[in-house]
Amino acid sequence: MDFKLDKCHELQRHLFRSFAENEIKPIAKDMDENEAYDLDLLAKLQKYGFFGIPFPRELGGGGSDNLGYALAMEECSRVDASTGITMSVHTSLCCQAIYHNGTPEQKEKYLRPLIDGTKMGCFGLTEPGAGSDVQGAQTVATKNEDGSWTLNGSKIFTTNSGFADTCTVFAITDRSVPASRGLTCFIVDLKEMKGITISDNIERMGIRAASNCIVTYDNVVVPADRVLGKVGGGFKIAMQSLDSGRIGIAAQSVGIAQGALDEAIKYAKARKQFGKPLVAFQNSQFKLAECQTLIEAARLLTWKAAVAEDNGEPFSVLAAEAKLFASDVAVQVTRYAVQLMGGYGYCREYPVERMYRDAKITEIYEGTSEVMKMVISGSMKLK
Ligand code: COS
Repeated sequence: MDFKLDKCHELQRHLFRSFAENEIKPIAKDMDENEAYDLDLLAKLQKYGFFGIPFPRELGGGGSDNLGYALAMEECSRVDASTGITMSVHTSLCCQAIYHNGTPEQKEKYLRPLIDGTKMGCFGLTEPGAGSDVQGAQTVATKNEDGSWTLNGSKIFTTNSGFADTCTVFAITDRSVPASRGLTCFIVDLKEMKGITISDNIERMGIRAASNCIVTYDNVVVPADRVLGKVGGGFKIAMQSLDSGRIGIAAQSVGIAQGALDEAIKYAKARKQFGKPLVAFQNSQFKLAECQTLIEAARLLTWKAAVAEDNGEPFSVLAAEAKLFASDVAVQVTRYAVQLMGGYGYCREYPVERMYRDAKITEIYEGTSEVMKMVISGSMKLK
């Protein structure tokens, strides 16, 4: 057992950090204020391969693995959580689903442009009336005589949908069986297919730079060759994609927490009260020590889940444990960073204010903390 990164992953981490520091950090505050992702930054992320990290080079990917991807998620989210979720939804929820379930033709046609940085992906699962309860989905796809499908329904909180090209959309294709066997995944062209309406960005508390809209499908005709995996196999594709995605969100949480801790330490060294810097008070030292320990524990859980996925081992429960713990750490550490910095921490001028708002969503999206507990307790043979 070796808890250290090898040289190759250390190098990747270094490259991700310098990109994040030089290209993302300087504009993170403005993107949050504007509630819009900077499209020049998006183009740079595409150009430098941030959207294909864990996929094979033969398909246009970066040739790294899920551990390398977790490092990128941590380093980008350390300065801007909106970049983290943009990468996560594209990579885990859209690309991983096609990579693991697509035919060779689908991979060539739809996956290659997504991972070589030509196109952006998103994931249409959550609906206004079906969040944690995926089987409550109401979006339907009806088969036509020529084998194509007609898609009707509405998906909410579709990250990246404001600029994405390709979406993995889940719809009920058979109401006579439970949705776990009656849901099908389709590869949809958001910009090309007729009948798709994309709302304005939904106003949110945090990750405000990320694109997040309601996508409505009104009699959208989807060709037969756009079915991903088997007809009726959509629930499992959604669950597997989310299992993988949760490792990314755990890494994002670690990044947010680390970013807030770094900012808190910098401030506590410079800020004097009662005649000495804040770091000279034992109360600050002990709280900062607790934060560092929590972050390191969250990071190790995240790496453990990523390595299990890379080794082809079961990782669903590990991913849930990592996300449950790391998202709680992100909320705790950012809350403390604001508290340590007092009135300044509460001001928009300092990034911890944004980080505190951003942290909360990690306990909600890609599976709430309660859903993580369902997954973990379900594996414990308690009944
Ligand atoms: N991987 C593969 N298969 C899975 C799976 C997984 N991680 N989890 C469940 N399944 C399978 C089960 O084995 C079962 O298969 P069979 O019908 O062949 O027995 C089937 O799927 C149904 O499983 P289950 O009964 O556990 O499904 P539930 O409807 O009770 O849902 C939860 C379980 C709540 C865990 C699931 O719906 C979930 O993860 N919800 C959260 C969704 C989410 O994260 N949304 C955020 C989206 S971000 S936009």
